[in-house]
Amino acid sequence: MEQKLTIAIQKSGRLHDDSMKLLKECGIDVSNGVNKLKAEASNFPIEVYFLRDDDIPQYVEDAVADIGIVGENVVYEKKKAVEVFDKLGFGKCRLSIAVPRNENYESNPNYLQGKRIATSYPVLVQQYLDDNLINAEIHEISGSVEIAPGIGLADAICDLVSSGSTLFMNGLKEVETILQSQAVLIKNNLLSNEKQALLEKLLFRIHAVKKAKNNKYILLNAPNEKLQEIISYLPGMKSPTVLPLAETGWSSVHSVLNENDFWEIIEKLKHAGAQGILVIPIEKMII
Ligand code: PRT
Ligand code: ZN
Repeated sequence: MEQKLTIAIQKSGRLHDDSMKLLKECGIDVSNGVNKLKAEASNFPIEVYFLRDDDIPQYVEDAVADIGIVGENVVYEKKKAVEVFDKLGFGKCRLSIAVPRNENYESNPNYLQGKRIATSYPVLVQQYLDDNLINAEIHEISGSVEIAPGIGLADAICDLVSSGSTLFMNGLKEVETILQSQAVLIKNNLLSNEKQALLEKLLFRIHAVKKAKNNKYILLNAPNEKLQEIISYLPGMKSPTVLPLAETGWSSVHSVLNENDFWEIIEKLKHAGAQGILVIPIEKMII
């Protein structure tokens, strides 16, 4: 029987849509599983399990699922024996300590000495306190952590933050970040060779998708006398493509630019006389 790779993703919640989108961009067709426990892909030997994010590390440790997509915050809190092997670039947030806005914190974690901290991340918070030689009382609560100081349950909280508006609306300020987190791929430690080979195939696709997201295709028109200078700014995959335009003395230049130095290079190109610059998203990039 043909082996299938099994992947656990969040059933519903903040990581569900991006996880499904990633599979789709990898050319894997899975019917959406909001009301299902599992679904099979029609065109890749993979089966998707839809689970609560908190349970995913355990399922992967136990090899019920071979791999999983989950936030680093969950992986490190659960301390399961799984391997984190790829960062996926979505679900970004930070696990931070926050205190009431009017407190005088003075950028010193010693403020927390002897205080009560409410959190859903007792393991990570305890680790942070130990690293900073702080004795504090951890109150583990499973949701609405941000209301704990307001109702007198805690002096501080430690929770996930993305825009910061939840803290703001609850009269709190962020004072320490203890973990930067994003969605990652985790895998079971003992995959069979056959499953490992399927995983390599999936990873090849994931990397092509991720690379494409960080790069843009660029087309521009350049006066021939400026070609050398313009080309010197453009890396390209090997080197830029140069084609003559119908109008003599002009060429069309095609290349690929990385998102990081994108604007800086565009400025140089314009300055060097490039015209009609078009920038186009890339769907997949295979090098
Ligand atoms: O049902 P299930 O257990 O699967 O889901 P869940 O409710 O436990 O998790 P969910 O869907 O809320 O989050 C899944 C994952 O998304 C988390 O484990 C993080 O890795 C990631 N993530 C990214 C976030 C946030 N950003 C985030 N902002 N998870 C939670 N939040 C919450 C935070 O707890 C706080 O309540 O959003 C609020 C803060 O947001 P801002 O924008 O106001 O700062
Ligand atoms: Zn959860």
